[in-house]
Amino acid sequence: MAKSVSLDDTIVAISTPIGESGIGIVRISGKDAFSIAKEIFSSKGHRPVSKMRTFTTHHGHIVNNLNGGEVIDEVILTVMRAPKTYTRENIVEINCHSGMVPLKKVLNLVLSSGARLARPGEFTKRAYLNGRIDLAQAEAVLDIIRSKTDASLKTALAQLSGELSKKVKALRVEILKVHSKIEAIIDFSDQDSVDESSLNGQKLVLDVDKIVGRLDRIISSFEQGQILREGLKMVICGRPNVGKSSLMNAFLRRDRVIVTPLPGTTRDSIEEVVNIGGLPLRIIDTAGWVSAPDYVAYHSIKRTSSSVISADLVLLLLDGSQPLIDEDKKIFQKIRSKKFIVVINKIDLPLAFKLDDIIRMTKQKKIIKISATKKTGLELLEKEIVDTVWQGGLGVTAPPLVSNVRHKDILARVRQDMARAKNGITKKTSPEIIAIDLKSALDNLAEIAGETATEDLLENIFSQFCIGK
Ligand SMILES: Nc1nc2c(ncn2[C@@H]2O[C@H](COP(=O)(O)OP(=O)(O)OP(=O)(O)O)[C@@H](O)[C@H]2O)c(=O)[nH]1
Ligand SMILES: [Mg+2]
Repeated sequence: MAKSVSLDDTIVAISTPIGESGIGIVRISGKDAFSIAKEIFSSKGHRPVSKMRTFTTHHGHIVNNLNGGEVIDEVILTVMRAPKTYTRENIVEINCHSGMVPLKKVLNLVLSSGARLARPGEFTKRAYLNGRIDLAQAEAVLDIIRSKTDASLKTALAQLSGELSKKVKALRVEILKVHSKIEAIIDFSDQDSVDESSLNGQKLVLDVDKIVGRLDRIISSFEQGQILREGLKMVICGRPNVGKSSLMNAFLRRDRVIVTPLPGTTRDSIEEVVNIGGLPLRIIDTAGWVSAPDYVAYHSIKRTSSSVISADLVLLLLDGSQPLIDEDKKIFQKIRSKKFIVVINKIDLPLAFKLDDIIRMTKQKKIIKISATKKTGLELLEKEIVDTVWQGGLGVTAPPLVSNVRHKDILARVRQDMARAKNGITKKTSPEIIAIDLKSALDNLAEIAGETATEDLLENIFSQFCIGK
């Protein structure tokens, strides 16, 4: 653990967003938190802050004794006594009236009373440095703040409660077992009488395989994590005028994109994020695909193509009121290698083709019928999208264990170490070399919890937090 950061200072920050709102919180943490609060807080009972019971709140005023006792704000003060606090240090939180002036004045007063302005994420960093949470849990705090949907919040909460850390610990125990067996062989081989067969290769390979299997499962959950964190990319695709922009607006429940009766209205790919069934979806409305494009359309279609290439899911939109034409088939050819859902729009009008034609073309039995303008069938479509994501070809089964690139990279390195160790065992390499690979796996694994984190890594992680967290 990085020990170079001084925990002697008492830190302070405004922990709520600045602006007009009901209350704003100034948070102080550190060994002088109580004595600083005592200097600036005046209440009816005049009880010193250091004598207040932990987790109690007190009404009073913030006063500037350096300036003749000027009253700065009427506040509620909360006292939290170490070690059972967010940072494991003494904490005082002052609930002020929000707004730039009172908050800044209280902050400045705390600063002139001996605290220092907290750096971004420094409260959470202290929780980590003081051993209350490990690094993976600290990173989960960041994910919770940033989570856009229920699903990503669930993943982050699981990580904060230590789900990932538990799995990592279990892996560590398994790797340690293999490591100690190899070490024993090394120790024995110092004695002349040991025969090489004491390296029970088969059993060790099985042990290592089990570990690699576990690693694979955790690593593969990363892609799902990515979907939850960054949003699944869903592209609405179809020929001009089928109602792509109308559907986009229906998803967004507002008139975001221009809709006209003229084909070729949308000329660019337009992206918005929506929450569908708890999933963050990046929906992309595209320019309609035409086979004989003009100059502008040529570029629009290039955009559409690249949107489709990077899509996780494509909605193939067809106009139910118009006969199927070659263009629809050409578009289908372009998206068929993707995970797609076939959607017929404008079902408020008479259907101009047979459903069987579509089934034959797309080899898809399930076809969703909607009217983007009349808002019918949209719930079914949303359900189909969610089902496709959770059970379908996208391989997402449950909220993932790993949703963070740093963790995934570390686990991938551990997997490489284990693969090398296995190779060593099967090829009967010298046990010393196998032990080095296993040691490297253990060291790498320790980085997830931050047991071996460098100051640079910590800086990198905590600088992403806001000040006051
Ligand atoms: N009757 C009916 N008309 C619809 C429906 N959805 C869209 N439209 C109409 O179809 C026309 C084209 O809709 P858009 O949403 O602009 O179609 P688009 O696919 O985005 O078209 P481009 O951007 O030109 O490719 C508009 O006049 C819409 O009002 C529907 O469900 N029923
Ligand atoms: Mg459009």
